[in-house]
Amino acid sequence: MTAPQPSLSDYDAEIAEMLRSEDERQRDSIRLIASENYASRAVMEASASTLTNKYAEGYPGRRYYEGMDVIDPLESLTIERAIALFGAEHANVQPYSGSPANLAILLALCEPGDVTMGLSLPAGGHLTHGWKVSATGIYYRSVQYGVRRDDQRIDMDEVRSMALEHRPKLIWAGHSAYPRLLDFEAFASIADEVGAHLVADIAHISGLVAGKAHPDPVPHCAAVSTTTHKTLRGPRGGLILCRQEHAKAIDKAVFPGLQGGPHCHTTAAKAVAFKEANTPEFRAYAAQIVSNAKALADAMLARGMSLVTGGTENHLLLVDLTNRDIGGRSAARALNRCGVELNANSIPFDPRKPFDPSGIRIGLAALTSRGMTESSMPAVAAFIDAAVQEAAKGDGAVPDDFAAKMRAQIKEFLADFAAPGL
Ligand code: DSN
Repeated sequence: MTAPQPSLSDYDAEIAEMLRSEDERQRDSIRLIASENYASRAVMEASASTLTNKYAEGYPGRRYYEGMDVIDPLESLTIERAIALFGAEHANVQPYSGSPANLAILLALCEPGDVTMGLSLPAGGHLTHGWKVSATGIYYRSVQYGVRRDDQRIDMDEVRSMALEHRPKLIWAGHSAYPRLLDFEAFASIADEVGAHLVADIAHISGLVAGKAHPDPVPHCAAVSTTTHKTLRGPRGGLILCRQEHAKAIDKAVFPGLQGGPHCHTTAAKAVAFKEANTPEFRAYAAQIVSNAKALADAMLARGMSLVTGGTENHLLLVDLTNRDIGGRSAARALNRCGVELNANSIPFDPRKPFDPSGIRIGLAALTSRGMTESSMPAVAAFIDAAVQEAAKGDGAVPDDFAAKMRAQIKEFLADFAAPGL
């Protein structure tokens, strides 16, 4: 039997309609989820290509299947582009996403039971940096550093004293909700002092690193992991960069250690994204993300909103809603109803539970990809503030007419900013 030939809309109207609705939702919402973006049309085309049909276990020139005429040069080119973009000695472009990339690094550089150190989840770290419910916290002995109570920043003195006490084999420098720059040089000096591998997880900031809007971890780290879809604006996927001395171990850990066949359509889309990121336009975009985040921070502060660390130096803000009489979950739900998409997030030393924390997280990559600049940030802050105030009045609920009116205003506000890829 041949596979069905009709187009998606002819063959499966239900799914086609869902995809159409999602396009519309992405076009008409203020998208502020700090890990999301709009991939370009070219990235989307590569991602939706016939390469999805191909298996390719192994690496270029050393595969377990035939038919590699295109796949081998394609993967080699993707690796070359990643190396050129980040100035790394070696790149593995096969990780399915950030979590498998981090597991592969642990598999390559540590033995089960070794001590690792990472920023704790409640302080803005990521699950895979050793949080207790993650495989990285179950199979490795994880100790976690936090942030200072007074200024909510990573305390490098604490990192050093914990490293001297616990002698980790690997130290993670990375986060998914920390609005400040990471001092990779200081992390490297601590890692050197205790004989640990320093690994940077730059999933959130890799677009800023590639665009030279954030200090570069590559010269300081044994390995660097990232997703390719956040500020980097590529397809959903992962990437590991490492020093040549770890190249064999990293490649072996990704395949056959952890994964089977790479997703070749995603590899092609990563190649396109790396090409896009190695341009002056991308560097301008990266700088603009940071300027937009700072402008939004100023506008939020001017409206009496409280920000973790008092502001931002990267693409994200963490808003502390404890002075607003509403939890992060209710605020996020109310905002979503009004056309502003973001997520509830724990804040450092959060008195509330992780599923209903005190904060909301805001990222500026997607709006920046739509061409928005600082001058639009007061309007974005006004939408957020109005919806949060309305929700706080209504115990988390916003009236239908309020939500509908704001959605219409947001649609009009966004009409001047074309959404890439849609
Ligand atoms: N889920 C991603 C984020 O939102 O930060 C991290 O994996």
